[in-house]
Amino acid sequence: MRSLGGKVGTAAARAVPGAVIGLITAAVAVGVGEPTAVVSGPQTAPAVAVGSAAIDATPTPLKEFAVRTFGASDKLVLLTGIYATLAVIAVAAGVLALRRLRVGVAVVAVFGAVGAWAALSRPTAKTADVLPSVVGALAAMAAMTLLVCSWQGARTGRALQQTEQAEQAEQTGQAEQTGGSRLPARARDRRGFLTLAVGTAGAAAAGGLVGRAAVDRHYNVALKRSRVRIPAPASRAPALPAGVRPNVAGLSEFITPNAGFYRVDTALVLPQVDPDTWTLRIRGMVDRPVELSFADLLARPLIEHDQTVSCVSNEVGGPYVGTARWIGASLADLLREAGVRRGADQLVGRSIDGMTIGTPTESVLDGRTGLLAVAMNGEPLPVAHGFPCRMLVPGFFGYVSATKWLVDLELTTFADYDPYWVRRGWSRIAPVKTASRIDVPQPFARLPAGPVTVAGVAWATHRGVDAVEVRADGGPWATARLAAADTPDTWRQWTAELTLTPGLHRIEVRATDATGTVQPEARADTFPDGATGWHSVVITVV
Ligand SMILES: Nc1nc2c(c(=O)[nH]1)N[C@H]1C(S)=C(S)[C@@H](COP(=O)(O)O)O[C@H]1N2
Ligand SMILES: [Mo]
Repeated sequence: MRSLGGKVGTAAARAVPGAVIGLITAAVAVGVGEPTAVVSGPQTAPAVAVGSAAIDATPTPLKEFAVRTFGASDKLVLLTGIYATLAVIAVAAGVLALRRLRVGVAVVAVFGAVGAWAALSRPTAKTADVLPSVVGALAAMAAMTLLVCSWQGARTGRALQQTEQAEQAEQTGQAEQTGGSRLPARARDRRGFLTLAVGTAGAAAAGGLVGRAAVDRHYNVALKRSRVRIPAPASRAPALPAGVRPNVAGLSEFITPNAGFYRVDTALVLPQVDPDTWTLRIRGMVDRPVELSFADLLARPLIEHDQTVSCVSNEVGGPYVGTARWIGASLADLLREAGVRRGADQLVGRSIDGMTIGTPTESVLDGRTGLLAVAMNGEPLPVAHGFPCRMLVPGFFGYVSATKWLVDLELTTFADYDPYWVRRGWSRIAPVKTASRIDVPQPFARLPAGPVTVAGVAWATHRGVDAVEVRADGGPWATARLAAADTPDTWRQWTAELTLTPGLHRIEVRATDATGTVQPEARADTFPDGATGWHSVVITVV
């Protein structure tokens, strides 16, 4: 019994200091690893590298679940999960280290290796990208060794004192008094450990915070972006027609403000692309490969064009759609100058972070306004939306047409190359599906009896919307009033009045595009080429 109690006692006695040592070790890894990212870029910080590798490795259904469940906070949730996992494993490693230092240190080394491997697995990795993980892990291994030795020193000191005290007590019979006079030595050992622990934790926290700020400042292109002047476009978009937006409270703006424009990408930290060193290559199956600087791009005749952009992951009625007034150079003109070779049926855009997006060459060259966009709603592209340059081709979902942070255009074939999302099972070619959304009334609204105003948006990008219909409770369809059309590349707003009796009602909407195709009722998942089905809203009339 006594020995068992002793064992349990030792285990418990190890748990708290072990956990503390483990957590401080992890803090050192992060606190040293983060500032080291100043040499290799924010995307190489250990947690970011591991998170990015996790995003690429996540099976599509899980990723769809994450996007559906966490929406725009999916990246925050992922990073929080990574730090939480790190903390749990760190606690275990610390407890192990108190039992056997070498095992604890080995766990830290494995962690460093995982971070380094993740950094190297990135499509645009350089050897230096392992530095934050390697340097962080080495510092953490040293910190763990020091902390464990210090703790064991304190323990040994204490054990020694106890033996001495016991001996002396035996000799003098005055244990209490002798113990009292020994207290300073014992306290010194413990204080030594505490000082080391608090000091290391503080240094790690300070290093992490200062380092993070330094990395953010060093890699921030906000200042350069603020100095970019977009020349006046050679071809201006006409002013928006009067009445593109019916005056209904709660209806989306016709032009989505940049701050409210949806953002969908795999970038855990936003790529910071320096416009002064940016170039765009056009290569592959072309007669004359081209390389353009940002100044070259701005010197081309610029086109202003309104376009709605939408995401294949948008659920029926969802928020991943927006309209902006873009400015950019003609993509088709540049491709013609490069001389597209026969058979090059796929145009692959590459971003600085290695994302690849493939678009049918034929569509880019068929007369539509595809852009190498540099401005969005009167300002240089926001960093989150692809600064300094992104591709836009009206008619296709973003994942097959809208490469942000674009640095490379390759003419190739669909047979030869599968871009990022195609490798994950999504369709090679994905035209935007005809869709409509009820913005007003909001779900579960309680409204007074009488005519109920229904309003929303509908889009069939590049085909254009010809009709929108609404109905209540599965009754006859009523034609909605279409607001003025901007271009076929933008969404169209609409309103309708329904007279409803008191009680619960379900309002549905469907659109018809300019080819006469009616939005289908059948529900389809977003995977592999976009959701279908009618959006509906349930309200109560009182
Ligand atoms: N470099 C890069 N470009 C990208 C993506 C990405 O993950 N990385 N996502 C694409 C997808 S899926 C969509 S829907 C659009 C979204 O553009 P937005 O974030 O400006 O709204 O960008 C596209 N371009
Ligand atoms: Mo998307």
